[in-house]
Amino acid sequence: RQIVFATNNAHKLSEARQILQPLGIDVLSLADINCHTDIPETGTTLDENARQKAVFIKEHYGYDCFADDTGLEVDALNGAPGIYSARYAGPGHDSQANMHLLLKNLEGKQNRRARFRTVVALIEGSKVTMTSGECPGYVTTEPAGSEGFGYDPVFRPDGFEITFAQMDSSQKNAISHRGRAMTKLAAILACRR
Ligand code: ITT
Repeated sequence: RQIVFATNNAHKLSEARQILQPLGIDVLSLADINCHTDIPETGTTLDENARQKAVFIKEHYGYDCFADDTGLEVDALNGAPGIYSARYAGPGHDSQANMHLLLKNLEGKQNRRARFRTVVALIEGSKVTMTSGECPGYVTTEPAGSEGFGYDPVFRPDGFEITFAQMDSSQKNAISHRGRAMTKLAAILACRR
């Protein structure tokens, strides 16, 4: 079956495809449905934002779809950047700036405990189904690795001595927040056939 992934993030798309395509789920991008707009994201939780993005695409383009909202929650920063992960350093700043601001705000802090959390909203017809995935770990003191995207160079998942950016995408997918959420999504979609 085919399903649209309501994201403008090409890295998210390729991670999702790596899990879903081998299971026979064809993941279409927004470009594939000729959508080139920014999707509004004004919620106060990952749940709200994921739902809002999926509903927007369903309402404006008519496609069944799913959306992913992801945040990095850092204990010593009371859960920041959280839902603001994409715009932590302010509008117009890229993910390099976000990552460096995070390292700066954690300078000298002993507690570097953090977790990535992904919430996925699936919309089929008028029915919304939510699923999620988490990956606990630590924020490192300096970036390492060149794979992945976003905060990957400074996030070391529990049980590993390397960052997400030092893993290949299949290794990251096997343990990551998004990998876990997409695996659950695949199980839900498999039940529909
Ligand atoms: P869409 O809303 O279009 O899906 P986005 O990049 O704006 O794309 P989010 O609103 O979920 O996505 O923002 C989350 C930000 O957190 C994202 O921009 C990345 O910088 C970062 N991020 C998300 N997933 C990540 C991952 O697996 N590894 C590292 N950083 C990640």
